[in-house]
Amino acid sequence: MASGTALVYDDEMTSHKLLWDDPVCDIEVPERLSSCYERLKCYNLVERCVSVPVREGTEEEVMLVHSSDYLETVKRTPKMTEEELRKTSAGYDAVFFHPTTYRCAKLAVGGTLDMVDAVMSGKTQNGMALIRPPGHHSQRNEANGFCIFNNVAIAAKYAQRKYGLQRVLVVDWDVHHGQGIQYIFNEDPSVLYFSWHRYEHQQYWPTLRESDYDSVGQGNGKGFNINVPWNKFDPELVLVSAGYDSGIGDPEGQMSATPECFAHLTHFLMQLAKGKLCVVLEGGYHLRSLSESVCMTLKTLLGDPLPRLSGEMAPCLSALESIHNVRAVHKPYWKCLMHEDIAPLQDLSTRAQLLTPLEAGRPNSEEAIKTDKFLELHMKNISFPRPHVKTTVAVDESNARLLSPSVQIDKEKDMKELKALLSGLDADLAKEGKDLNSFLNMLAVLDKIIKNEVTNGLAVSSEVSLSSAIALKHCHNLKVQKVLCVSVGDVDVKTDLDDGKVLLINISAKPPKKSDTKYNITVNWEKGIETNNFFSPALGLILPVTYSYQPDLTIIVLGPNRSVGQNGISLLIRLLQGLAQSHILALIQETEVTLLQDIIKPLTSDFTPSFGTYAPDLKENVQRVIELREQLQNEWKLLQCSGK
Ligand code: Q9C
Ligand code: ZN
Repeated sequence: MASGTALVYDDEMTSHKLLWDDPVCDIEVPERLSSCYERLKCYNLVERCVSVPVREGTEEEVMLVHSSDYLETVKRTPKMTEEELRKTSAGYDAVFFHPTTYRCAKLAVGGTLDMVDAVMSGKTQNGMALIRPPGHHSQRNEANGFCIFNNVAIAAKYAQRKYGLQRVLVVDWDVHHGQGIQYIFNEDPSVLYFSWHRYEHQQYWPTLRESDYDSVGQGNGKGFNINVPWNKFDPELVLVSAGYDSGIGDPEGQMSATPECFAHLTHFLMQLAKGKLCVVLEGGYHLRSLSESVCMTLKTLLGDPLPRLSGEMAPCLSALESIHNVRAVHKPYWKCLMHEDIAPLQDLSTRAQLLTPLEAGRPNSEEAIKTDKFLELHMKNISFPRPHVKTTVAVDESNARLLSPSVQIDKEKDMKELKALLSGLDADLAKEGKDLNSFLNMLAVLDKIIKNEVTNGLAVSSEVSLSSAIALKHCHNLKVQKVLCVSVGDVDVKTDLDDGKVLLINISAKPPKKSDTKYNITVNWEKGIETNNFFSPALGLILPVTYSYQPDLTIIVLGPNRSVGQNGISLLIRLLQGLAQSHILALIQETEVTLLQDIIKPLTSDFTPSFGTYAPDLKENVQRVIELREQLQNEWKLLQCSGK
């Protein structure tokens, strides 16, 4: 199994720089690269990666995407005088050439391709390329927006050629639209290009009509293609055009994404393509913000626990409108949208045509220093569980050594504690002479998680419902503020804790006994024919609700008569690791121990997810999820993103 993270970096790419005054280009500085690398070293992340040396991309590789005319133009620049360089640069929008630009641009291409090789050959699981100049704005015949060669587009073509891939996903989280990538693959259904970008109704650079939501691709690229239908897209490789210019303090993007946001974006994408994920640097112009965000990305690629997201978990109206429009316009091409009742909100024809482009604010040193200070404090407040000890397991004597560290039980003291907990729950089990060991084991695991000695843990229990109730009570006693308890199957967790301290979500084949409340939700889910069909409730319901809730600890309970299969369960476990700083206690009913490996693997992240293609759910299931979403939308605002 592939493991490890490739890191591409070379000082030489800092030689490309702006030689004259140009207020548009002066933010793309060599320090963008060096400061990232310095920060990575501070967090001891460099030594944890497999370092991949850069090489020059060949002319043939460059011409996978660019014309030979354009290549010839770039090739002439190293010999030019400054005057000629200025002239050549002025022929493009927001571009500068330096005598070393050609060399650096070739290194950026070659470094990116070497990372793709590391990931595709299985030498590493994933990778990150810290390179410049960036790539996503450059086009077949032109440089644009600080970009010379389109590193990511070349990587996609290269991976397809060399490894015979049919489907590559490119996710572009740079604040700008990577129009270069869009143009290159516009009619090509084998590369799915996903970009989110600042647009401002076409006032934000690159101020293109075709950056709007209604550009869905052309010809075969539109999706209804019999050879490679877009509505069954299961990528084999994910490339990220990773710009960090939506980061807090960025003078160009003027947005406010904190570094943790990038950890979560990375985490979501790691669930695709068997974990084959290549992250390639694009923009990002506030040095501290950029470097912290790059570190967050790399930490996540390395499998570290995720930091919590802060801020109000409610989308603004304008964001909802955009998401809605995108879903509406893509409904014809994607099966996962087919049951949704959506139509575009806005009539495009009535939109203003003549708008003046927004001027990006120029770096204001006062503001930039303020962000520096904010980030310094902010990063100190993000506490990370120690990554070297991750999972602990308490099963029974024979399984106790499955994973270290095993739990130590101080029988007498712990039994006292357990009895106190049980009496509060008026469960008089001791009298019936039941074996209380499994509860003791569970408490020992839970203690280790709460004390942050391990990130997560697992315990087997003869009665998971009662175990969960004990766990919740124990959390309350130890002042854990908010606990998320997601159970699958016949599990009935009784708790008298106040609303808000616990969020219970039960996924059950049986209809709920009582109606749902904000903090007690039943997802009535019947077992389907397909095993891959847990995507929509996981992504469209459970994730938005739990991200809105922001728990301090997550308990996952697996009871009897589950209607969710192995794949669904590991998807759930992996997605929920984005919450509660990845603190998870998994409880399994004794009868379900065959699931043990399927749970341990995602918990230890020694695991490459593989879900296959999306399969449409039973209509009744989908309908119930939609209803539940509508019902809970006012309580859990993030649900508004996945439906009206
Ligand atoms: N008023 C990348 O982030 N800004 N390129 C032009 C004109 C150009 C961004 C502003 C921004 C280029 C890779
Ligand atoms: Zn950008």
